[in-house]
Amino acid sequence: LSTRPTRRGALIVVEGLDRAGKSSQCEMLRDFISKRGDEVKYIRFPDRTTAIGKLIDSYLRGSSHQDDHSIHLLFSANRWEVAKSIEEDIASGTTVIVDRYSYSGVVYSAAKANPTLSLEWAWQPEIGLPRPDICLFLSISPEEAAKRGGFGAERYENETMQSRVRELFRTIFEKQQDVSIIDAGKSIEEVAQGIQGAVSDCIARLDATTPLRKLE
Ligand code: 2DT
Ligand code: MG
Repeated sequence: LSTRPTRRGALIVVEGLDRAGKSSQCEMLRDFISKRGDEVKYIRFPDRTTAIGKLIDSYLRGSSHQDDHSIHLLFSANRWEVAKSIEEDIASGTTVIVDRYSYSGVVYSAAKANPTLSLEWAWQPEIGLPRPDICLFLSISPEEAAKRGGFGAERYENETMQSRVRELFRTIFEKQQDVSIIDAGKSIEEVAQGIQGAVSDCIARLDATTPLRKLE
């Protein structure tokens, strides 16, 4: 009997502005990984189902007010409350696809231009969370986003926020390693193929001895 250690799963994050097609692409990626024969889970942040997630949901819908710093820390806490289960899944060989992560966390908060809420401040509570093996940034122009339909009714779904968020994503992803920028203005199939290529390369590089790292 072979005692080959279980190959760990990969932690894959998908980021992007609203209407970049994140959720559809995450679903397609889940099916792709599952067809390769790997165990896979698809989760998203904010996870609106937990107690903290319900506070976030109410804030996003405009039903409640929160101080900018306070809501930022709740978004981060919403990741910390599942960090351990992500690590356990990865260790047992399950690949985890995450729709939005710490990058959305810092960018949306910093986009509020609150003088005491810088990108640097916003990053601190993310330090120590599981670090993605790859982050796919679905990049879409304002023109293409507009073609895909108007803004929704939630907080942040307006032109001012979206253009600041776009700029800040650019700023942080310039410095970040392991980021694949995907042109999400192409057809759904072309985008899916680009993602699958980047993810296959990433998974091929992982072996049982490559530990899951932490954000720093
Ligand atoms: P969805 O539309 O994807 O449900 O996101 N956001 C998200 C933050 O401000 N901080 C975070 O940490 C995360 C994960 C982005 C709802 C909005 O929440 C924003 C859009
Ligand atoms: Mg949204």
